[in-house]
Order: sequence, then C-alpha cells, then structure tokens
Amino acid sequence: MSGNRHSVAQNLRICAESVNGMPVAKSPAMGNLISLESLKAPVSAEEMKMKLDSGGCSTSGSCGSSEGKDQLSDEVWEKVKNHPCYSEEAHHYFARMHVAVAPACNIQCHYCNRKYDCSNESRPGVVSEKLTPEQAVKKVMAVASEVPQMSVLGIAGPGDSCYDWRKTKATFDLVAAQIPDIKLCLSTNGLALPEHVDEIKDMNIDHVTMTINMVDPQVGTLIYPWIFYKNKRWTGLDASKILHERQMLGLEMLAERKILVKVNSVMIPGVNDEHLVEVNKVVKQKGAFLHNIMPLISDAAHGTHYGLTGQRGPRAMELKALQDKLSEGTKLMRHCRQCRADAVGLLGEDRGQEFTMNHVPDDISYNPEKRDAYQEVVARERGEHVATKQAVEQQISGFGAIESVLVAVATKGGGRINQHFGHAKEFQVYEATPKGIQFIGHRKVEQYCEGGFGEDATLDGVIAALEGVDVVLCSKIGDCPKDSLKAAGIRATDAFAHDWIEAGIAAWLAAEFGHVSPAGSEIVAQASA
Ligand code: CLF
Ligand code: SF4
Repeated sequence: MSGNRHSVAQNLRICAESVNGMPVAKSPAMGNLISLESLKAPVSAEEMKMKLDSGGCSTSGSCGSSEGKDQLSDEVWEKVKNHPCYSEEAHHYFARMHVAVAPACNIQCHYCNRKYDCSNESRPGVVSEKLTPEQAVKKVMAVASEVPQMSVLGIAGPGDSCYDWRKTKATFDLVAAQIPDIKLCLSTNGLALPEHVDEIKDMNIDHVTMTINMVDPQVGTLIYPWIFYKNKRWTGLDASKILHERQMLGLEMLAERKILVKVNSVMIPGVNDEHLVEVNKVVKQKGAFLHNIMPLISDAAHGTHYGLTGQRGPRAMELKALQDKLSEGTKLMRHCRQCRADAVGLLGEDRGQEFTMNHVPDDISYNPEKRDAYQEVVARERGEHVATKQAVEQQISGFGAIESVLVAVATKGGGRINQHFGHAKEFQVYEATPKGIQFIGHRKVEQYCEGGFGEDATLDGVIAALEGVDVVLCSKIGDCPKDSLKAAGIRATDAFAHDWIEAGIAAWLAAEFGHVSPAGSEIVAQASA
C-alpha cells in the first residue's frame, strides 16, 4: 500500500492543508453557531455567559428534547442524559473523571497485571496516581471547577471498587457532600458486589458497571486462574462458579432496585468471543441496561498471562461483526474508550496529567460557575443536534440504493466535524444505511501530523486502522494524506467542516450517490449547491 504513495525520500510530509474541490456545506445552524469547543478552553464563566447570550439555537422549540428520550422512561432518561458512557449522545458533550482510590482486588484475570490498573475498566499498561479519599475529593473539586463538561465521577479501580469498599464509599460520601449534582458511578468485577448493593442504593449511585466475561464457568476457567472469597483462595472451576453466581446475584439485586447496570465484556478471540452472544442474552434477561464489548488489549510488554502467551485481541472488524450479531439483545454501548483509572475529560481525551495532585491546591473549594454555564449552552446545542438528526433520518430513509457505508469522522466533540485529519488521535465511525446513521465505534490512531509534518509510516498506521471505512470526514486535510487514503480505497473530504456529523454524512452520501431526495431537502440542497 505504501509503495503506491511516496518514495522513502518523501516520507516526511508538510501537512499542507488544502480545501478540496467539493463545495462547503453549511448546516442551517452555522449562522449562529455557539462553539462548544471554545467553551472547553480555559475561559472564565463570564466569557461563557457572553457567548451564550450572543447566540442561540435556531430551533429553540426542540431544545431539551433528545435522541433516546422517546425510547426511555423519564426516570431512566434523567439518569442517563448527562452520562457520557450510558448515552452515546451525551458523550459528545459530557465528561467523566475517575479517581484511583481502590487498589485492592479479589480476583485474577488473565488480561491483568497488578502492576497496572484494572483492565476491566481501563487500558492495561498505564498506572494511576493512587489517592486517599481526602485527596480524591480535592481533585474532584479542582476538575469540576475547571472542566465544564464534567458530569460523572467514576471509581474504576485501579483494583476493584467493591472489594476496596471502605475507600470507595468514603470518597463518594465526601464528594456527594461537596458537589451533590455529580453523578456517582462505579465499576466492579462483581464478586463482592452483593454485599454492598443496599449501601449503593442508599448512596444514590445510579450507575454500576460489572465486568461479565462468561455465563458458563467452563469458559471462566480460561479467563480466571483464581479468586479470593470468604478468606480463601479458590481456583479452577470452583472459582469460576462462585464468580458467576455472585455476578448474577449482584445483577439481579441492582436491577430490582432500578440501578442501571452496564455489563462490560472483554472480547477474547477463541476464548469467549462466540460465547458473548449467550452472555448478551442472559444479562438482558436479568435486567442489564447496556452491554459494552471491549476488545482485549494484549501485549507481551504488559506482562499479563495473555500477553505472554500470545493471546491476540480482536481486530476492529471482528469486534464490529460481533456487535452486529448482538443488535437484537441488550442495548450495546459502542463508544467506550477503555479509559484509565484516573481519566479526566471527554471520552477519548485524556486530561489526567493536568490534574495530578501536584497541580491541586491544598485549600481548593468548588466553583460551579463554568459547569452551570456550559450546561445551559449544551441544552441549546443538543436540541438543535437532535432536530438535525431527525431531519437526516428522514432523508436517509429515501436513500434506498445505499446498503451500508462506513464513515470515519475527525471530531473534537460537540457532535460536529471539527478536527483536522492530521490532528486526530481517534476517528469516530458511523454506519449509514437506509435505516439511518448510527455511531458504531471508534478507531484509535497515532496522530499523523505533529508540528506541521506528517510521517508516512504514521499514515500507514492510520490507514490500517481505518480498515473497512469508505470515507473520512474532517475539518481539514492536505492533498498528500488524501491521495494516500484514495490509493487505499478510502475517500476523504473537508467539505463538511463544522457541520453536525449526521448532516455532513447525509450531505456526502447525497453528493456521492447523486441521490435526488424529496423536494425541500435542505441536506441534499447543501451538498449540490
Ligand atoms: Fe467511568 Fe465506567 Fe462509570 Fe464511565 S468509564 S466507571 S461507566 S464513568 Fe466509560 Fe471508560 Fe468505557 Fe468505562 S469509556 S472504560 S465504559
Ligand atoms: Fe485486574 Fe481488574 Fe481483573 Fe482485578 S478485576 S484482576 S484489577 S482486571
């Protein structure tokens, strides 16, 4: 593939950014767009309010409505609408932070090395700064004062939050007393969960993630070498049976109490990949709200059993094939970023290093101004985004000739096509079919353009990561990467820069397939203008 593109002598490229020949489409919203990106930068609350007052959404009638609201009860919607992991739509706008207060764990997973964080809810190979509950609450106040998108505090290790319960509970109690509107969220392997379900309910924790990799203990023996339960170490089938029973009990208890449960499953090719179809069915029966299939990350350098024995993780298209198979079962989460146990920011962005304890003043207090102003702006933007998506949905239903098109989008968040191709560290992937445009996942890449230059080798990696993708939409792309993508059979355009993602995709489809839409179609009109 690379032979088609550049000679070795040419492999350091200037990232010249040219607008391609296609017409630039503007969404109806562009005229008075409030940039959420601008609000994410470190600005004062006054500046935010000025921005808010100087613009607004053009579809105020639909403000407050949102995709998903219609399919969920009001009670559930209230719980998920600002949670970036439980609502795909919310993940464009809201951020989570994790505090690494719970280092102890009561099981061993073959994909985990205790030197690193719990890889059930964070990627292996990185280690978090471990905090006491008192340090953690200071850090939460610092982040909540500075990061306006912050809506959820999660405890995801670095060990197991329920096994290390004393620290988990102390942290949540301290935070709830200081910042009551932050949602509390925890992640667990489930073994110690049943002992704490009543306290979880009393503490107003609405979201619990449990990692369930099997519902057949025989499969479990390939994943868990041992567990520690009732002061005893259990191995083999006994260990997996106990873990399975405790997980099912915990799931039922949470569902009975209307606590939303997200099940995470690590997809391990040849071990539990096919079995996850059964897992999906069983957790649905028992009341799970979401199922998140996470690809195994396996590398000998991480020193895990799987890493050292050469167990591979799934390829992006294998993950997609499994997710597609599960589309009738428990609702799937497809936007997980396998974040760190001390992650801070929007999913996919990592601001953790800005908030290590040496950056947090001792006498910190919480200032809600930025979060309040941001939430007001988001309410407006969201209404407009939802209205656009609904319009696009109607448009797409007329595109009968299109079976399935995979579109990779470079975005910095806010639901818009707003990132340069060369600056992307991940692409969000959407699938367009006559049924609509659906977010189906993301592809992590190494940033191609650093300091104005791009390496061919890096571009090769980006192209490989975009396997199966038909077109890339971004806010800018140079001719060199565009030509290289084209040689690999992937189109790329910056013609829909700053449009809503779904509107840009629909406009590209209309332009590409020469579709004649019903009269009055704004999207098709934009594309052919
Ligand atoms: Fe954290 Fe997990 Fe809560 Fe989210 S993460 S404890 S539910 S607030 Fe989210 Fe990160 Fe994926 Fe987890 S993207 S790894 S699913
Ligand atoms: Fe590691 Fe998490 Fe498994 Fe414990 S539950 S062994 S910390 S991956």
